[in-house]
Parts: sequence; structure tokens; C-alpha cells
Amino acid sequence: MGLSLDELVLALHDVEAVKFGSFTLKSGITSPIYIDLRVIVSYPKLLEKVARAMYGTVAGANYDVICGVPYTALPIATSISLEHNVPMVMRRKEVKDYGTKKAIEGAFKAGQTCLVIEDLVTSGASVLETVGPLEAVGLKVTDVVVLIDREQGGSATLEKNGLKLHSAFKLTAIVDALVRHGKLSDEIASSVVKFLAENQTSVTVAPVAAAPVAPLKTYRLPYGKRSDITLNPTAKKLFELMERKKTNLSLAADVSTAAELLQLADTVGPEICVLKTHVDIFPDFTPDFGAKLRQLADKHDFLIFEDRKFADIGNTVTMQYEGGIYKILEWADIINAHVIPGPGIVDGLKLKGLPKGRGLLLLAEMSSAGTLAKGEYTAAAAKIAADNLDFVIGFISINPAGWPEGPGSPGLIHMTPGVQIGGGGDALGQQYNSPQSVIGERGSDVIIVGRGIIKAKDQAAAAKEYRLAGWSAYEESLK
Ligand code: 5BU
Repeated sequence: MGLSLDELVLALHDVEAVKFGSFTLKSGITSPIYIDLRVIVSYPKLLEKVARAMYGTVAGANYDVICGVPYTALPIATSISLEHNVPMVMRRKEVKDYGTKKAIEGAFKAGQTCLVIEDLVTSGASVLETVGPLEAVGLKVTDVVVLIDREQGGSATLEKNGLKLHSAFKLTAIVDALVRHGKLSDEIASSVVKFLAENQTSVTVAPVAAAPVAPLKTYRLPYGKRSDITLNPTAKKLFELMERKKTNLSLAADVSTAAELLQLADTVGPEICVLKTHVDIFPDFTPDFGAKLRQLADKHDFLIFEDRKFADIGNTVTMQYEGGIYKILEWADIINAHVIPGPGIVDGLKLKGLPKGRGLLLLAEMSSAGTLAKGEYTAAAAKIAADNLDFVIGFISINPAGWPEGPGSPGLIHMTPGVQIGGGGDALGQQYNSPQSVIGERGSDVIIVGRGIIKAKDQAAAAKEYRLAGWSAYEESLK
């Protein structure tokens, strides 16, 4: 074995089971830390180490069987069961009230003691949700072991219910270890400690129910119908190709070189409606880049969106759009702009873009934590769009279903960045929502996905998975 707890913390950090940044929790609270231990099933050696650390933590406890809290702790419990030859029982999460389905599966006798295994404890509510059915079938539960105690009141809640909590790690010890190993700044560490102190759960906490899926409040017209409503040729083309290819996926192609981008565009081209670029990140940009990308766009039937985020006065942006080394106007179907300078920026870009039939997205909202693009700012962007329906094709938005004035004309298209199937965020303020949430609940039209696809081992397969997720959420929202 010989694995120190520090090594285990570093390994968990490496696989991003523990992440730092700004994350919106199910409760709506923003947390500087996010722990998701579901990923450990992908790392068998790590899973084994986690199981060993947890087993060692309850060395003195007496038990006949063990039970993992579904789902994340199931593989951990299985691993302990196999290595130490301890029988396991399983709790069914969804028990039907008919037939022979039992809440607790496995062989056991009433009066035996069961050790409960959980990955993480915050309030203790999910542990109690499993302890209840175990006790209902006559098992005794006295001890609970978790990998991480978030130190937010879970231990006190369990104690009040007669349960002793054992944890391999306290969250503050994880933070300390990461600071010692240079993985985390003192500043972030203090923000986590402060967050934990300020977010203690009460001992009377009710079990957490799964968050209900809010039905989409806006009525959605099919993309194909909206192509007749827009006044802009690029938007018309976009709606038509989305319908034809059955995709509302845009790839944020943030790779390191132009060569890689062209390769990636060829690989995932069949899955996407829009390829989004940040052309200024490429060290190997050459003047023929635009022509090469356009060829791929024609081959695979997608549009090109340069995420340039223009933000200057009208006169300056006309030059930035057309000139310099990148000559964005020549090859990008779509560009975007902040509305911070006022409507003059749209007039400037329109001067160059409209004669070529290009389209502009306005940044009405952003995906990053603490964004200032909200409320009146968002409403101002919507107004500028409504005044320029020939050139403005829509918005970068995060929650158009929640806009007080509605999402605007159905000819306008909403594109949303900050999308990953697992949710979460990154260490620099990016916040993710799932495709289902973005399309089904937030009323957007296009999911923009970067690292969710780029970092996948098989990018084509990941792109397909996102396309299918985005498209089924869309189809569902038409019903
Ligand atoms: P990610 O890897 O899926 O996090 O990439 C998101 C992309 O969307 C990236 O290119 C950002 O520059 C872009 N983005 C964003 O994340 N959030 C915003 O509000 C806007 C753009 Br506008």
C-alpha cells in the first residue's frame, strides 16, 4: 500500500475530483470548491486507494455487512467488499410500490450491523436517506464512513441520529495539503475556509430532494420555421442547417494551433452547426487560414463564428473587423460584440458586415462568475438587437427564459457558452450548465461546448454525444 494521505489528496486533485473556482450548487449557493467523486470510477487504482483509506479509517468498528449510499459510493463499497471479503447489501433508490422489488437487496439477517459507506458528507441528509431503509428491514447502523467530511454540520446531524461519522479527510485538511504542495494559493484556501464557516447546515436539515426540472416558460417555434422570420441571410442559413443536420451544437475550438483547429474542424464538422474560433490564440496563423476553414465549413455544412467580442466605438471596430492580420470580415459568418459602447458599435460593424450578409451576436449575458452583464445591461442589449434586426442575429445569453421582457423575436437566436454534461466549472470562473438545462430550461437555441469535447479522448464521439443531448433537449422542448 504505502500511500500517504497527501498523495491521495494530490491524486484526487489531479483527476479534478476536487476543483476550485466559483460553482453554483444545487441549493443556488456559490461555492469556491467543488467535489465530484463520481470520476474515480474511471481510475481503478485510485478507486482502490480511496477504498483502502476509508477502510483504514473505520478499523475499530464492528459490522457484519456494508452498504454504499447510491450511486457514487457503490463502487467504493464494492471495492472494500472484494478486498476484505465483507458481504455487501444494496439500497434501491427507486422502490416501486408493486411487485417484489425490495428496498434493500442482498442476504442479511435482522439484528445484524451494517456499516454505511458514503463518498462525501455535507449536511448528512443523503446518509440518513440510506440509513432509514436499512433500519426499516432490521439492520442496525452505528457507524458511517466517508472519504471527505465537508465540515458543514454533517457530523453533528449524524451524531444526533445515533451515528458515528468517520472520515478519511476533513475538507480543511485537503485544502491544507494542497497549499503545502503548491497546488492552491493561500487566498483561495482562506476563501474555502470562510465559505465552510458561513455555510453550516442545520441539524434539522430535511433530506435533499432532486432538483425539479423547471418546464420551459417560453413557447418555442421549430428552428426551421424561424428561418422564415429572420431578416438576416446568415441567420436564415443557420436555422436551415440546424434543422437539416439535426444539430444545435457549436464547438468552441480553443486548441493551441491553427493546424490543430483545421484538423479538429474536419473531425467534428459533421456534428456541429457552428464552429467558434478565437483566432488570436494561434501562433501559426497564416493569411490562408480563413480560406482553409471556409473550405471545411462548406464540406461539412457549418458556419464560422469568430468570438472576437468587439468592444470599441463604431469607427474603431470597422477597422478591427476588416483589417489587421486576421481580416475577420473575409471568413467569419458570425461575430459578436459587447454593447458597453452603446448602439454605435452595431452601426460600425453593420457598415462592413451587412453588405456581405454577415451576422452579429450581442453579448447580453456571460457564463463567468460575477459577470456584470445582467439586469438592465441585458435588457439594453435586447433593445439594441430589436432595433437592428437586419444585422443582429441574436445573443450570447445564459438564461433567456428568465428575461423579464422575454427572449425577443423568434427570428433571434440564443447561443450559450459554459456547457458541460457534468455541470461544475473551472478554476478561473467559468460556470457550466448541462445541455438539457441550457436548451430545455433556460430556453437557449445553441449549446457552445469547448473543453467538454476538446479534452475528450475521442473528440468525434464526445461531439456526437453533445449533439444528441442538445438535440433531444430541443425536441423535448417543442412538445
Ligand atoms: P469551455 O471550454 O466549454 O469552457 O469554452 C467556452 C468557450 O466559450 C470559450 O471559447 C470562451 O471564450 C467562450 N465564452 C464563454 O465561455 N463564456 C462567455 O460568456 C462567452 C464566451 Br461570451
